[in-house]
Amino acid sequence: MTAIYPGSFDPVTYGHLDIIKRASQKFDKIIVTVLNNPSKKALFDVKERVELLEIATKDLDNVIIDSYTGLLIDYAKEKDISIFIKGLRAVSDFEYEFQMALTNTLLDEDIETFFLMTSNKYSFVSSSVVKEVAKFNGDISKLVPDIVEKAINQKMKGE
Ligand code: COD
Repeated sequence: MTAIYPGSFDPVTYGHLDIIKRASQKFDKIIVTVLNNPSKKALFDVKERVELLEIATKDLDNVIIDSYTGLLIDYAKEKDISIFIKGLRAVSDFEYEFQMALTNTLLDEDIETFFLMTSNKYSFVSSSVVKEVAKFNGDISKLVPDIVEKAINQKMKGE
């Protein structure tokens, strides 16, 4: 079975990678899809986010990276896939994800959302926290892979 793991991934963190690795051990194939939300200001453009994900997941043979602009269920229909993977960190995640899962199932009743609980050591990691720490020159090496750390530092320096 193939599942879609959607997200903003701006940028990919060790929290995302933990979910991707664990999901890839339970499903035949995982498509990690960068959802482009044109109204949300992102640090990395979609192409950059896809490239960082490709490098960070290069050792996982059954993981592929893609991107999409639009409704997730339309993407799922295009791919003929009915399973979404989501990660849960805290109660705040639950409320948001619960609403999205129910909306997606209302829009297409075949859709099922599978939730993976965060691993303890990544429960506080988010792309926003990473960007906030990097902005003030904090050490993000425990939160993101080297390649992402370099890319963020370059962005912050305006390169
Ligand atoms: N541990 C575990 N899980 C984590 C961690 C962590 N440390 N960090 C993030 N996650 C999970 C998040 O809970 C989420 O499930 C996923 O990883 C991606 O996270 P982000 O932050 O990169 O992405 P989001 O949450 O901004 O992505 C939201 C979507 C793009 C998936 C969502 O907005 C969406 O589906 N948009 C498409 C539009 C649509 O179809 N709308 C209708 C549905 S209501």
